[in-house]
Amino acid sequence: TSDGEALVIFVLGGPGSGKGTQCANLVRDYGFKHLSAGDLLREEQDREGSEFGEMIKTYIKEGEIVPMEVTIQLLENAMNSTIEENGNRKFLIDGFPRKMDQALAFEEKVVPSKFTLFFDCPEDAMRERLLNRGKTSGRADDNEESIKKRFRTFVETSMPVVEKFEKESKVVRVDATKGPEEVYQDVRKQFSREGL
Ligand code: UP5
Ligand code: MG
Repeated sequence: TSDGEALVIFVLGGPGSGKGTQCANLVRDYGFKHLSAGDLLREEQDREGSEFGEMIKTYIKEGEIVPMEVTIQLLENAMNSTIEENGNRKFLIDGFPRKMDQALAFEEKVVPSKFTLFFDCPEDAMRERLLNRGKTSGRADDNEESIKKRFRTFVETSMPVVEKFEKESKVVRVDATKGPEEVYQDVRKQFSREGL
């Protein structure tokens, strides 16, 4: 595919750790294209005529990981159209890969990541942020019950992916407990260490 020479940074961290918030800062200052796997899945869920709409809806509500074929295809399509539209090949892939099979398939069939930016945040803080956002977000998974399931999936299914990348020395860890501005200062420091 034409995305073979893309620069890909995975952005991981628990639900509500601030991935989307920090990606917006990085887009503004570093010229990345931000692709949130969750946003792409929600768009596909709402797309008229999508054969996956109902399935995606159920997985998201239950905090489970949608089968990787669907998500990888959405990501590849989005990468290819970005490259075609404006030649930008620098991608922040947010909220992906969150299961081992996705990680292996993407790095083998699409492109290996440069590193994973990981936001470290305790559950109490994440829960508070999500419940707060839930007052206005309209997201079907910003409620106590779904949040609990999302946390469990994160620990059981997604953390092993982070640990695998850690063994490959491909994780850049940022403490995400402080305010958004302070967290972003740390992100910038880490990016500069990585030569970005
Ligand atoms: N906020 C942000 N930073 C803050 C800070 N430092 N201090 C205080 N408040 C802060 O932030 C969340 C909220 O906290 C916001 O209100 C923000 O203002 C505030 P946000 O930046 O949105 O956090 P983020 O980590 O992006 O949280 P999000 O809820 O998007 O994370 P999830 O990982 O749960 O959601 P995602 O959209 O990635 O996935 C949703 C679902 O899609 C998954 O559960 C899964 O079912 C499915 N999915 C797949 O199946 N496969 C995939 O590959 C990806 C997703
Ligand atoms: Mg997000």
